[in-house]
This record gives sequence, C-alpha cells and structure tokens, in this order.
Amino acid sequence: MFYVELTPEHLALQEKVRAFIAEHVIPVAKEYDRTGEFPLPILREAAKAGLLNYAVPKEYGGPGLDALSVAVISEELGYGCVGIGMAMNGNTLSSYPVLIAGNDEQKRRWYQYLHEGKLVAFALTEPGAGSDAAAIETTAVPDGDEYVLNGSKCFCTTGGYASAMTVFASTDRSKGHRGLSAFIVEMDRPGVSVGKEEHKMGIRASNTVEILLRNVRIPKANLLGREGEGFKIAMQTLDSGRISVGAMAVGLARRALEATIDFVNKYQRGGKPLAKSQYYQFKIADLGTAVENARNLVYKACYLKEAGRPFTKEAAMAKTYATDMAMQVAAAAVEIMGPYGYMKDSPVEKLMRDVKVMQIYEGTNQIQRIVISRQLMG
Ligand code: COS
Repeated sequence: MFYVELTPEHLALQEKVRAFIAEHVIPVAKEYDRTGEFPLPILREAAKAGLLNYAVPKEYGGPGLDALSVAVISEELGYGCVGIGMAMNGNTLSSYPVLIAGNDEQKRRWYQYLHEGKLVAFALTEPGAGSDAAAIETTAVPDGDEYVLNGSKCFCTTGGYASAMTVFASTDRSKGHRGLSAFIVEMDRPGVSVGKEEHKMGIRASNTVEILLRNVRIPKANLLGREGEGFKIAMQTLDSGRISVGAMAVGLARRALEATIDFVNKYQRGGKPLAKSQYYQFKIADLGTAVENARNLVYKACYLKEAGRPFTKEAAMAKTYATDMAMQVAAAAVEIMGPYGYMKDSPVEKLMRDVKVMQIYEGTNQIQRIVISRQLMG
C-alpha cells in the first residue's frame, strides 16, 4: 500500500516557501526573465530564510530535510519561477555526489562552502557526452599526490557563480563507464575557467555555462569515493535530481492551471461565461487530474527514497510524466487564453517557454523511457 500525507511539518514548510515565493520571486520573475540576470539578491534572501541549503545533513550543520520536504520546496519553486528555482535548488542538487560518496572530511569542507553562502555546481555533461553520460572525454591523470584534469563541460547550471563543483572525469578511458571518477574541483584553481554563457528560450534567470579545465591540479583528497565509481555516483545523483525536476514541473503546471481557471471564470464569449461551458469544465477537470497524478508519482518516489528502497524507476517516471504533463498544461493554458495567452504580458507564455527544457535536462524524457523500460523489462 502506498499513501503519502504531508505532515504538519511539511505543511508548515510549504506555507513558508509559498510566502517566500509570493514576496521575493513572483513580483520580480518576469523582469529576471526579460534581462536574463542571475538572481543573486533572491539567493541571499533564500539563504537567510533557510531555503538555499535545506538538504545539508544535521550532522553537518544543516536542517537535513527529507525527500518529501525537498519535493514540497521544489513544487513551490516551480510555481514561482523555474529559472530562479533552479538557481535556488542548485546547491542541493550539486551536493548530491558529496552526500552520496564523500568522506567526513570532504563533507565538512563542502558544507562549509555552503554555510559561507557560496554556490556550487555539478559538471557532468560534455559536448560529446550528454545522453550518453559514459562517453565523457575529460581525463583525470594521477600525478604524485594530485590528479591533473583536462577537458570541457557544457550546460553547467550556476557554473558562472559557483565556488566549487563536482566534476566527472575518466581516470581510465579503456574501462568506459567503469573508468569514470567523481571529484571536487574548486573554481579558483589555476586552469579552471568559465567559457561561453548560454542564452536560453526559457529559465532565463538560471545561469548555464561552459567550464574549461586545462591542466587543473587537484589533491587526491578531492576524489569522491573510489576511482571508477563516478558513473554510479552520477546516476544516483540524477535519480534524486529527477524527483526535484518532477516536483518543479508539478508547481509550474499548478500555476498554469490556476491562471486558466482564473481566465475561464472571468472571460465571456457571446455573452456567456466560459466557465458555464462543458468544454472548458472538462478541459480543466482533465488538467487538474493530470497535475494530481504527477504529484502522486513525485511523492511515491520520495517515499521510496526515504524508506531506503530503490527509486530509480519511480524517479524517472515522476520526471517524465510530470514534465510532459506540465508541457501539456502550459500549452493548453496558452491555447485556452488564445491571444491573451500568447502575449508577453500574459501569465502563461513564460511558463510554456520555461517548461520545455524540463523535458530535456536531468536526462531527456526519451532517456527516462529507456531507464523505465529497462527496469520494467529487466
Ligand atoms: N543507480 C546506480 N547505478 C546505476 C544506475 C542508477 N540509477 N543506473 C545505472 N547504474 C549502473 C548500472 O548498474 C551499471 O553498473 P555496472 O557497471 O556494475 O554494470 C552501470 O551503471 C552502467 O549502467 P548502464 O549499462 O545502464 O549504462 P548506459 O551507458 O547504458 O546508460 C543511461 C545509462 C542512458 C541511463 C545514462 O547514461 C543516463 O542516465 N544518461 C542521461 C544523462 C543525464 O541525465 N544527463 C543530464 C545531466 S543534468 S546536467
């Protein structure tokens, strides 16, 4: 049997994030979307409110929130603005490799950055290794007490503002995915540079950059886990990240649905309120059911994660279903509002632009279908 109910603590957290979003995100989201500026002032407020580093474990000075709390926060961030939400969620998602595989010293060091208000990033994808994560060409060659890293990473979220990142590189190219390893790389090391900054269709407040590594020397103490464990660390990280993406998509879809209901309630056609038409009633019923369904999938993945049970399949299902659903809800919102939905001052055109990338990042929805079918078919 599976049934998840938010506890009074989850509900209080939800209330707190909603208030934060209403005060600090919604009033400025359109302007950040227009300028593409990175929302540093909002991140400072988020840090003060305890909404930046919420998954840092208690033993390392954080609140150590559970998976369901992370999903509750992510849904509200998706409701407010996915671009700003990604900037706010970045420290949590980028820290998973350290949480999963770091030793005590590495965790202390990493979480100290977060306590100091610093931002961190996750560098996996490369020009030739996107969906095929095992094809990473960045190398990490041992040299005495150090590794020397060479390669380039792309589409790195928050990379332009990060103080440190988790980097995936090959310590043995002959072993394919079993030759990949995970490292902590501080951004101020000689040889690390930020390359091209991307200009995107949506999530424009989120920073997306190329990271170049040229003869970057890091101590062996920066290796996470053991050599050869990098691919599994990356996959486990993505399993958790995919739940958050699903939750954010639920939030975005909820926002689009609310805007649609508001429009249908206010607008008349031929002297008859749209809300009296069964066409719109049925549409809204279907969209509302889809949002609820997606949330249930997200919560189920959280429940399994928290219970220490496998959740790879459920995380992929939650991510795929929720982001495809959110795309449909956002498109339906624009369609129902017609020209009012399409214009820049509509409440939904940004949602339709923002949601597209959610079907693409954290593993495309086609990759998710490979993950799901492999789990189902063995
Ligand atoms: N957790 C732990 N281990 C996992 C895992 C998971 N979720 N998924 C796979 N593994 C392990 C497998 O068990 C296998 O282990 P062995 O080496 O012991 O056999 C190994 O990893 C390789 O798995 P697999 O054969 O399934 O790897 P593939 O190369 O076929 O690729 C996909 C798997 C396509 C699923 C993977 O490359 C992927 O997720 N790609 C998308 C990457 C992505 O999401 N990028 C976005 C980054 S966000 S910026």
